[in-house]
Amino acid sequence: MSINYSERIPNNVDLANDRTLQRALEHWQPKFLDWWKEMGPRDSAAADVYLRTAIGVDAQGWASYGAVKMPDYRWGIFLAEPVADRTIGFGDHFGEPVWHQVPGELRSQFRRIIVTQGDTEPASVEQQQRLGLTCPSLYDLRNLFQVNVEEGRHLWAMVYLLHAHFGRDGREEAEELLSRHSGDVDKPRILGTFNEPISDWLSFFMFTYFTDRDGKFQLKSLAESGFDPLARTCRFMLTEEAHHMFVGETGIGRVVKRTLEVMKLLGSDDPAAVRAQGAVDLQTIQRYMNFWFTSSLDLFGSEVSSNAASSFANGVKGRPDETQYEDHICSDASYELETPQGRETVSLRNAMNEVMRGSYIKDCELGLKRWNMAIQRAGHEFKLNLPSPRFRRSIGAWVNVPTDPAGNAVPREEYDRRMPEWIPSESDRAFVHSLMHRVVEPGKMAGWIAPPDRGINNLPVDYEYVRLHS
Ligand code: BYC
Repeated sequence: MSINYSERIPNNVDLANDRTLQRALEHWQPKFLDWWKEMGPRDSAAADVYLRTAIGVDAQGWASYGAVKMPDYRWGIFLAEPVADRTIGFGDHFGEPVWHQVPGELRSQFRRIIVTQGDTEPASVEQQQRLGLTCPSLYDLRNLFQVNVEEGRHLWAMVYLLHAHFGRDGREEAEELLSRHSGDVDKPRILGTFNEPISDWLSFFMFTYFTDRDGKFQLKSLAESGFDPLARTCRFMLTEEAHHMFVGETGIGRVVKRTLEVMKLLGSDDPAAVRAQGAVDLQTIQRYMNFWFTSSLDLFGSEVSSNAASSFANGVKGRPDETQYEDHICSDASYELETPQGRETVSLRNAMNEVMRGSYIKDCELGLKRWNMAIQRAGHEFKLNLPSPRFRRSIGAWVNVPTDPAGNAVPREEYDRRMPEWIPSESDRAFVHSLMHRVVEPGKMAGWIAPPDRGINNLPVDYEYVRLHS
């Protein structure tokens, strides 16, 4: 099923044959473009950016690269190919044929989840709005813009579902997705992390490593959904998401690499000396990690959740890679979890958020292993660690339980006093900000980050990935 680019809204859902839906989406399109102009990447409209655009939804369909001005990017509606005779893979409807329309009784449950997913996409573009002004290289600037246009497309993905399957309510929700804004006091984004400012590139790399990885897990669980259009949309979104996590993983890796180079030059691991040479000390990297990891853990919801149980039971949202499990019904199974009151056994369905959080944590650890290997190879004892999931939680059982990053209970006074040792302090942020200067000469890198191992799509690292003045 190829993508039709001859229409105003590129799509592979045969939009031309549903005039009402087409008109409704064409009505929303200029509002999206106005939002992009106002809330999208700053001072970027005239730049030619070497972007990847989807031309098909299969593995080969991806590779269309070329210089595009971002406001001309062809945002559209792309669903992965349907799987013939697909059946629901979990919950009370296990084995029944998937739904092509939303079952009436599940309408509000699906709407809530689609709106929450949709809300994160424009939120992240808003959070990253000003980063282009301090990019460490043209290579990084291009990657930022690629991430931004794809988050814009992910918004389109959810807006299509809202318009196509939720009638007037859906159209209203689609408008609301453009009217809430990240960090807005009166109309903030729905989930906590998406209201945190991302005002420096270290935060951007942490966000794309930790928060986009939540995206991966949430999209994988929605790709299992019994509502087939949602499942197919999320399957295609996952192919785009992979690049965002690549940006995070290689970004943090390159910051660590540069820090190690500076430590070698200095013959010292003294954080103050590293900073004086314009690199980020490993301790500060750890504090940024503590901040974004703990915030992202909250995105999985409470450990014990009746919402999660009901989503699973009803076929709304499964577990990522559901086929890896033997029991897809989980009505009699139980799960043991740690709460501040001790170990508790709960119904597995109620613990689905915790099951997902556990898989997510394991996935996060892979990058740390690689970075720690680089640190060890350079002859240093320092080790980056993921903090305990009990630490600094704002959602779930561990809210208001003061612990240190290792998860040990500490008195409230100590918790408050020592927080600036554990997450970035004002002065850490001021230091990191002081490094953020725009570098836009092809091939040049800011001094706090190592160059990437290779360029995009087999091009050299010093390719002019963004032509700013054309
Ligand atoms: N902040 O039973 P609970 C991505 C709310 S990232 C604020 O504990 P539930 C991306 C919750 O909404 C992936 N509120 O949890 C990444 C509920 O409120 P209501 C985004 C929160 O419902 C980077 C109440 O607390 N996708 O794609 O089982 C760049 C009780 O909820 C938070 C999704 O999240 C929080 N952190 O699960 C761009 C998938 N956590 O309804 C994009 C869709 C919970 O009582 N969302 N609450 O008012 C969901 O599946 C679920 O809504 C959640 C929460 C997993 C988020």
